[in-house]
Amino acid sequence: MTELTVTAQPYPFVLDPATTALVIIDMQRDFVEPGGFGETLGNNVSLLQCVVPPLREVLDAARALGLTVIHTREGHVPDLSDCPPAKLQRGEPSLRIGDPGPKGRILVRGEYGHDIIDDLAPIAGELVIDKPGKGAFHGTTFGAELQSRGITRLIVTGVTTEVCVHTTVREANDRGYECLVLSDCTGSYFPEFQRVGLAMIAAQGGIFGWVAPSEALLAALTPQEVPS
Ligand code: C5J
Repeated sequence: MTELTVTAQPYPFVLDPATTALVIIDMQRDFVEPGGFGETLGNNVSLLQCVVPPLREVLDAARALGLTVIHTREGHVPDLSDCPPAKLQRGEPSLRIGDPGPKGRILVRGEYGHDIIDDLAPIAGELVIDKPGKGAFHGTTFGAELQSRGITRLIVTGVTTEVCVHTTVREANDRGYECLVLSDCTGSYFPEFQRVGLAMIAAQGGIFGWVAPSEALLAALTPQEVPS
């Protein structure tokens, strides 16, 4: 077992690459680009763009190390039978889930807007979990996939921090997974939610898990040169 130590809050996070997965939550055009679900709710989606470069760096490092990589996508089957009426009817969005938008039907599986942005597109061998809810466990095979791979620790990234990232981390924490959330690889439409959402994870001795910047993870993943 090769253990790597990441400097994190509230204290160092120790991981074994063989039992750790990089989880990338909902980096879909529907949330990150104009004309999708996020924008229909009145959000400024450009606020999520800063997540892409550091997350791409982490993804490259995880791939180089052979870490398990799991992507999730929030969305619904075309007849919306997996979308609770409460979710469909809530609020006054400019377009509702299932309505035609500039990137296809809003938050519907198989549509262009539902898919993951090009910069973070999954490659062969990476798992893609389609989820109808905010959390990655609800209504999916995520838990079974983690179990079958012997994964016990998750490095969690993606959007949005206070919604799908938080729901997934809370669900994972209750199931006994140790979660490290990367601060600059998660994003919110609300800067104050980003700050408080991350603080809530590491507070109280790590009530939901650990928080660290991507540079701390990259430093741990990259073999140190020993001076001769
Ligand atoms: C939201 C998500 N915000 N991926 N979904 O509705 O966080």
